[in-house]
Amino acid sequence: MTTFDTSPTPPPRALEFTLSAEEIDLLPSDDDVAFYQEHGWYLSKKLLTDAETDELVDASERYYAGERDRNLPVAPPKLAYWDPSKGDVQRHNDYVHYEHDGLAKILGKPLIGAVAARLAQVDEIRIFQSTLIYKPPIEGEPSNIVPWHFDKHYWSSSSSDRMLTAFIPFHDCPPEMGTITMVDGSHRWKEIGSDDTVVRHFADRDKSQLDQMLIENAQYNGVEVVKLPITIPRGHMNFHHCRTYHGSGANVSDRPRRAISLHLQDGGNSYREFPLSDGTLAAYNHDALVRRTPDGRPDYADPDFCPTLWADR
Ligand SMILES: O=C(O)CCC(=O)C(=O)O
Ligand SMILES: [Fe+2]
Repeated sequence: MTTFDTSPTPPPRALEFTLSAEEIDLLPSDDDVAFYQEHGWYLSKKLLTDAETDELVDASERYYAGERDRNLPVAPPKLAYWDPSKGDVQRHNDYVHYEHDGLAKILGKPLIGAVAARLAQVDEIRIFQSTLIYKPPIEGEPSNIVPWHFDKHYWSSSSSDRMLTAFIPFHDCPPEMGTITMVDGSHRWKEIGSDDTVVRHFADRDKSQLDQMLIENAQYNGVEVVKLPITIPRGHMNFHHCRTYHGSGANVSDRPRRAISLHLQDGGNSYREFPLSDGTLAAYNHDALVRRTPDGRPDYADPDFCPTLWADR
């Protein structure tokens, strides 16, 4: 059951952004940044300790058992929010960085933001969204398949093209667990355009239509589709650009695939009006939650929902 807090205690905020000497060694090199710019993805070094990935598993189990430090104040229109009544399907739960301080503490590690800032070549990174994901180890479970999409499609009301996602498994994540799969270099493709139904989330869309969209966009760019399932060792994470096509397959292992997709925005991102062909404006769940800017727009820098993860001041 989803509950809502009309006057929640605000989440704790980080005030200082510093790295230790060991952490500085874990930043992407200039070659890594060039690789990200060319390929649209980057597999990081070991950014989380084994104690931290253990804690992610424990904290997520407490979350699934109903533990919350605060609840969202209202229900945004397209909230992903698995609860046990939904059964053994793929679980998606948004805003875990807001609702659960145990998960937020690890997601708030400045090193993650510093890596993202280097890749995106910006000096500030804020959390945009965090989605806790669980793929049950059921070979034929259709909801475990994540169809081809790129994240910017859901973020049309965001002004920035530098947004990116850290996909953070809580364990070694090999192909047989249905790890995230990158369409190499696809962030540089020109899009066929016109069809703005893509702004609907992949969970609400026909899978074969999305497969077709990938093929047609590749043809339009005169390139082959190169799909790379990323084997992610424990504690490492895979970053992808907001225009990189990606998806993932079945979990045919005997273990659940546990992960968080940590969606990140650069300091310059803000709400923009993005008209859709049906006459409405593109929206994001934040629009129902965040404070307003002085000129009346949803504030994607609201520190309660979009906390700063890294600032190079
Ligand atoms: O769960 C997956 O394999 C894909 C998650 C995803 O779409 C993302 O991290 O943006
Ligand atoms: Fe995605």
